[in-house]
Formats: sequence, structure tokens, C-alpha cells
Amino acid sequence: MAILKILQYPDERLHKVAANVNAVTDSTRKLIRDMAETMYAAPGVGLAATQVDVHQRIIVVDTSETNNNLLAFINPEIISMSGESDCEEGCLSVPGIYDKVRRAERITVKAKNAKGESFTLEAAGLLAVCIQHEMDHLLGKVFVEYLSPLKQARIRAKLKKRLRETM
Ligand code: K1U
Ligand code: ZN
Repeated sequence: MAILKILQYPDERLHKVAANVNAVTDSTRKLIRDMAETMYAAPGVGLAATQVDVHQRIIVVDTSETNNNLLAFINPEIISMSGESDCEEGCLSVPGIYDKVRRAERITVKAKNAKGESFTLEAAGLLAVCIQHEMDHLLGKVFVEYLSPLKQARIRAKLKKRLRETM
């Protein structure tokens, strides 16, 4: 397994739109294992392939307290959503920045698992928020884009300054 490099906002590659996975192969399964290892090491509760510069529709999520409920979604689609919730979000691509985003409270997602089998999952609470956040990454959208233009400009300036200081 390997820990992958996570792209940092405002990297342009975070805005690429991911393509559907046509066939679930051993290389898909290796990518899922590496993404899971990267997410747990960060640590985080989710990761999208876009964040590790792989532009395929794959996300991993584990919102359990004991890191023992890894979910992998290949070609995820939200087939129903209801309610609204304002949840504080963070992102491994935007370190140190947390803010509230309004999302659906409950969702039903259809996807394929690492064996290539179709499944549907009903999610609520943090799991639902996290799946929506990761699916946005696959569309090239980062959570800060829900914030006001002023907040986005401040975040971009802060992260660019931090990047300059570490070079
Ligand atoms: O997409 C990502 O970068 C992962 C992100 C997922 C997420 C968190 C919270 C709300 C919505 C989406 C993270 O995992 S940020 C880190 C984090 O939230 C966390 C880290 C350690 C323990 C628990 C949570
Ligand atoms: Zn994120």
C-alpha cells in the first residue's frame, strides 16, 4: 500500500471533472486501498480520487469512531435526497479551514463496490455530509466554493502565503 500526495487548494487540478470507471479491475482495487491508507494517515473521514490527482469517479469514506467501516463508492450517484442540515466541514485539500455548508440531511446513494457489485446505501448525518462533500470533489468542486467570495479570497491568500513559507 502507499500514502498518496493530496493536492492542496488552490491547485487547478482540484477543478478537473472525474470520468466514470468503465471496469473495476485490480488497479481500481489498489487505488482504493491506497486512498484508504492515505485517508486514515491524514487523518480524515473521506477522500476523493480527484484529491490524489486521479480523475476517476471513486471515493472512500469512513465516519466510524474506530476506523473499521471503510466504504468505497465507484461511480456514485445520489438517487434521492431530503431535508437540510448546516454542518461544519473541513477538507484535507484545504488544511486548517473549517466552515458551515448547507447540504441534504439524508441521501440515498447508488454505486459499485470494490468487487464491481452495485449497491445502494441510505445515509444521514456526518456520513451523508461526507459523501456529498466527496462527490463534489469528483465534479471539481471544493467546499470553500460554497462560501462568500470574500471568504474564498481570504482562504486562497492564506493558503498561498502558507505555501510560499514552506518552499
Ligand atoms: O474530502 C476531504 O478532504 C476529507 C474531509 C471530509 C469531510 C469532513 C467533514 C465534513 C465533510 C467532509 C475530512 O476528512 S477533513 C478532516 C476531518 O474532518 C476529520 C479528521 C480527523 C478525525 C475526524 C474528522
Ligand atoms: Zn475535501
